[in-house]
Amino acid sequence: MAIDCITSIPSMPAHPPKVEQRTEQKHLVFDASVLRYQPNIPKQFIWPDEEKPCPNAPELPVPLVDLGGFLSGDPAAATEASRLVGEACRKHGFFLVVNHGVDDKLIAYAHGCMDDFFGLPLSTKQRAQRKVGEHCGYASSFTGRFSSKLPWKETLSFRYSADQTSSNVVQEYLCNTMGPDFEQFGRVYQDYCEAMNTLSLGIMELLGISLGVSRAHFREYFEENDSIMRLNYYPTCQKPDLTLGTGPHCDPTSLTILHQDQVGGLQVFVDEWRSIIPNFNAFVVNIGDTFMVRKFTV
Ligand SMILES: O=C(O)CCC(=O)C(=O)O
Repeated sequence: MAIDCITSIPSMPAHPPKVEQRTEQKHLVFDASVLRYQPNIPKQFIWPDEEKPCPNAPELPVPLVDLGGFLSGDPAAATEASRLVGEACRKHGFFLVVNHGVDDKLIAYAHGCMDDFFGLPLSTKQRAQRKVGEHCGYASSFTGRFSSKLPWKETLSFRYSADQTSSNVVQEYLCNTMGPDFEQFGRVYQDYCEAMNTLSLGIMELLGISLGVSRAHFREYFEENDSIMRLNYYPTCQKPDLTLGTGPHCDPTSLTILHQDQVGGLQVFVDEWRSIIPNFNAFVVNIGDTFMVRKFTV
């Protein structure tokens, strides 16, 4: 499963720093500290008209699943939560969870650490540079891989393992790649991943109940899961109507759990593009390709 986290588009400072013209170099570099002030968007980031962002997408009706009763062991609440989850999964696969048991402070720290990380100079972030073919590390757009329809975003991805023998894998990875100053940063995401692991196993129970297999069925199957945690950061863009932060895609995962910031922008294609309005108290959950059964007609 992938666990995504996104953060806000910070406001512009009064005096933008001098713009260094790096974007038209032979090897395009996505340096957000430069590009965020640039009125001329490099053509590689401009999406074709038919794929341009749809700013006023109608809201997608998604159930707000209250996990409070279920997590405290109330069987009636578990039945109701699993009914809502099952209904959402049959329709489009998206639902929100509230009273999910994840500490608000931890969520706020995770967003704060993200702002701090992506505010660092490019060369510092590149200590964790993601290499071609690897899943983990820092990536600034996909400039090394593609030459058109590039996303206006930076990401930091790392692996989490629920296996007992990998109990500190997130913190170790972040300290080893970024340096010892990142110990606290690593601790925050180690804790966050553990909280997401607990939440995801609870959701697996609800999926088990809703599909009529035992409550423990998917929980046990995913108990020693390997997951990818991804921080998605969308820098300010002077021409947001020309660019996309993340292009249209399907999640290849079993489950994705996303915490949005308050800016918005997440859209799901259900007959047309529909938006999911940010809610700080909620996680957006969707089942991915490996949990979906598709109907094929011949
Ligand atoms: O950042 C978002 O709102 C969604 C990102 C996403 O869909 C992904 O990383 O797979």
